[in-house]
Amino acid sequence: MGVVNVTPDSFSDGGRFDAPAAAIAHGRALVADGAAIVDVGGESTRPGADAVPAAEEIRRTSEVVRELADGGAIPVSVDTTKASVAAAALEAGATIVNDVSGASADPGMLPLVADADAMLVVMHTRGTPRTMRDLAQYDDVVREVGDELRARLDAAVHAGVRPDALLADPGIGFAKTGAHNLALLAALPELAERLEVPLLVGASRKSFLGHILGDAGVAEREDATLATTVWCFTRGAAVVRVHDVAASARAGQLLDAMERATDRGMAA
Ligand code: PMM
Repeated sequence: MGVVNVTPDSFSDGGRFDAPAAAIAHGRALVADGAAIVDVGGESTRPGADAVPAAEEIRRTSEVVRELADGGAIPVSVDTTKASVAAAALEAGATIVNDVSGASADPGMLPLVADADAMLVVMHTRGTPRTMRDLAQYDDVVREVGDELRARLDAAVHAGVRPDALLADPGIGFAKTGAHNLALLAALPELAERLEVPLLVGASRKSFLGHILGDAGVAEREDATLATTVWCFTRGAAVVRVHDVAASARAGQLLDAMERATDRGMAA
């Protein structure tokens, strides 16, 4: 999943693609680089970010979604917590809603996704981007994130979302410390087994990578991001959400080849 942030203030690429034309060109480049999904977002989720009114978020995302979806040429997801923004994007051709609130922020989200028969990424977080830092407190982060994701997945199914239209995401960097992020990445196989839906992981360029590398800036976090891609793909994640798709797509191709060779070796 390639990231297309149409925002002036995202932490890693804010402002670079905030004009629709630039965002559309960037989305197309991500597809050429091997993205299987492009994720279009019009509101920054960085810690402390201000909320964006729905009308502005729709203005930022709808045209970009319409152009990239191009009648179904590529699956497009919309990164939003607002049902009205998701509705506009689905109408414009998106087929996936990526909700960083786990579809808990807007009571209209689950009925909308169910009615539209869309796919839904249920991400784990607590609070809002303004409050989440203070809520990064767990006794057992893997168990609690698993419990809270399970509850949101069950709510989605209860609202009529098809179980096979769901993906779960541990929400790296959302109401998590660096240690929590690492514990969740270490426990991906356990989460995948417990939740029984495909896992999506978004670790790309996040600050915990910079901290591990000794305060590396965003531009220096690409190698670490690639390491997380390989880690995630070999430990049960189905999708990684990344900014630099080319490197992750190449890593995925190599892992597929090695997996096939391993299968052949076991069959021999
Ligand atoms: N991270 C960001 C935004 N949206 N969606 C999902 N499903 N998972 C994530 O980890 C995630 C997300 C924040 O990162 P960005 O500012 O680079 O988009």
